[in-house]
Amino acid sequence: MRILLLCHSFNGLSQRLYAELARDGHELSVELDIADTVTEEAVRLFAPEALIAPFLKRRIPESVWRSVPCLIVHPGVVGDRGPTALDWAIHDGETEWGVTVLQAEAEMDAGPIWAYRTFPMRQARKASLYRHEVTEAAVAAVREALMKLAAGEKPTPLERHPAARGSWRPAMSQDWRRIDWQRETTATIWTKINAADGFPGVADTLFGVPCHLFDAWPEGRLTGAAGELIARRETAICRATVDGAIWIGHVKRAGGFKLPATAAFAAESAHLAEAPLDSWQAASWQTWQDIRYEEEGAVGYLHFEFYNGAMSVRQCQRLQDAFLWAASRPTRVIVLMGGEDFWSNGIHLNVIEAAASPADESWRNIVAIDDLAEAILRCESHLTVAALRGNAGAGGCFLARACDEVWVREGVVLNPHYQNMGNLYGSEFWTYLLPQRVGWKGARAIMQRRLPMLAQEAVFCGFYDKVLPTAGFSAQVRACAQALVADFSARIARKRARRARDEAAKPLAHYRAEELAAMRQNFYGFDPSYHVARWHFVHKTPHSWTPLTLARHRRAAIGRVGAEGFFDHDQNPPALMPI
Ligand code: THG
Repeated sequence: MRILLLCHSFNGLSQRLYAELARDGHELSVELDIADTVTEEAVRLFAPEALIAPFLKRRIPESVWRSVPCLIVHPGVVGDRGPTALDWAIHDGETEWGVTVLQAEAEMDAGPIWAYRTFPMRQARKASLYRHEVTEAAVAAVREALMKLAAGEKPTPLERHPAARGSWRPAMSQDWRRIDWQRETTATIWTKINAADGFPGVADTLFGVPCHLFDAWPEGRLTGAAGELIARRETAICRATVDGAIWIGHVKRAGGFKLPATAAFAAESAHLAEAPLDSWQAASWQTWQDIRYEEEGAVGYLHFEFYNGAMSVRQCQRLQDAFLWAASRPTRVIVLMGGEDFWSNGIHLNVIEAAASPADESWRNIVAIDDLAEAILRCESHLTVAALRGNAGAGGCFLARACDEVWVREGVVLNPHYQNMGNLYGSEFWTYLLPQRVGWKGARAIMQRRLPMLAQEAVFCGFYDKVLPTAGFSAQVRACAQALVADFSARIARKRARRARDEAAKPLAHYRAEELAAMRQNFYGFDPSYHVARWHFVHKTPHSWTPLTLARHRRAAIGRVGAEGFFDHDQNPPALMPI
């Protein structure tokens, strides 16, 4: 089918649906929701058989929903309606929630039902539920809806739907979200912040300054007078509650953008007592620990829970320290687990934006992430694995590839390219790591295509090594890691030989110098594209056009980058990878 995706932004769910439906053989194009006239124009140009709205905040105009079936992906059970469905579900402590695909009509979310799925709720932040449970349910429900649509079936009116149980809920206001620090328990506060994470956050004050809170972690040991700020640790601030304490990881000050709490309140939080953890080993009590090491037999697992997968200079340096420490252990294999929602998305654009000199901070950040990638690449004592439970993008995709093996959860969406961020050239040794796997033509195609890639596609083209199922992912990672231990001697010998061969052909230092020379141009050169793109990204400015990589219906010639030669492992690489 010809399917137009209409979305507020091309978020994780939209990307996953795009990639899955393309893989099913549908012909897809995307339009961002900019204005009714633009949407009408997109429908005229593309003439879709169906429009899907995976993440849409505004009304679809009548001229559109009358002319083409418009499927709304609603993150709620059948009958639930309104703009903050998941927020309410978390707030109300629902034990089971769902996703409904309904047909758009005049009344918001009240159209007939095409398909739905349910899932058990998990104690997690809204964005995490959205990225895992909601996304999986949405893919299944959208597939069912399209099958029914193609078969000429009709959707079921809500009033007659057997599974209907929800109702209309208005947007959840800050009155509902407000925290009473003198009365509410850690569990209640945690739930409130979870229900508002990553948007809009909970309106509150820190150090007497109005701000929105995100990224909460219960604390099991520290205590203090309810409401008092009692400690800091790296990027987080700890605040006492009536029955304990809770860490606040991220904060948005009025008029600003989301930042690590200790960065948003740098001067104020400097006076708080440091509450450091004395090792990388996983703490035995509930607390905030962004980097966490666990060991099982000859395998070390390094978890790094960095909000939104963004890695600042200090986070890169600390992760490198933790990695080198892990490599000093009497183990055989190190598995880099990343975080629950993201493995890594590369350098920390928000922290860069907040720096006195964003150009200098960009440079420091790329150097720090390259140092980390190089430490992984040069590790000859251990076999290394990147295990991607969550999505990865830009530098994060290549940082993972610095490991000997990359295993990726089915359903993970990858964006192994840089140019969407103002034509960044990219670093993290991608000019070494990518062509080696997919050939020079393949590397160029991936870089220029700038589209999300599914786990299966990354493995099919040879970029990554193994897809693991979503159910039992952790157990599978452990089993595969133990299998590597069994094969350690042969593999480590091959790894060392290969590194020596590659180093003789072209030293890592050369790849790094070439990439950094190009990045220097991106940061300090005459073309400000990167700084402009970063500003828009960090400030979440509304889109004013849809990039042509997405809006195929707006391209003069569709399919400029064809599949031809995509998987050729051609020889004779150019001196500097042209993109
Ligand atoms: N029909 C049509 N367009 C739609 C939907 C539909 N667009 C997307 C929408 N469903 C997704 N669901 C909602 C439900 C309610 C609101 C937004 C998206 C909503 N929004 C504003 C608010 O936040 O308070 C109110 C603005 C408005 O009414 O436009 O209430 O089923 N055609």
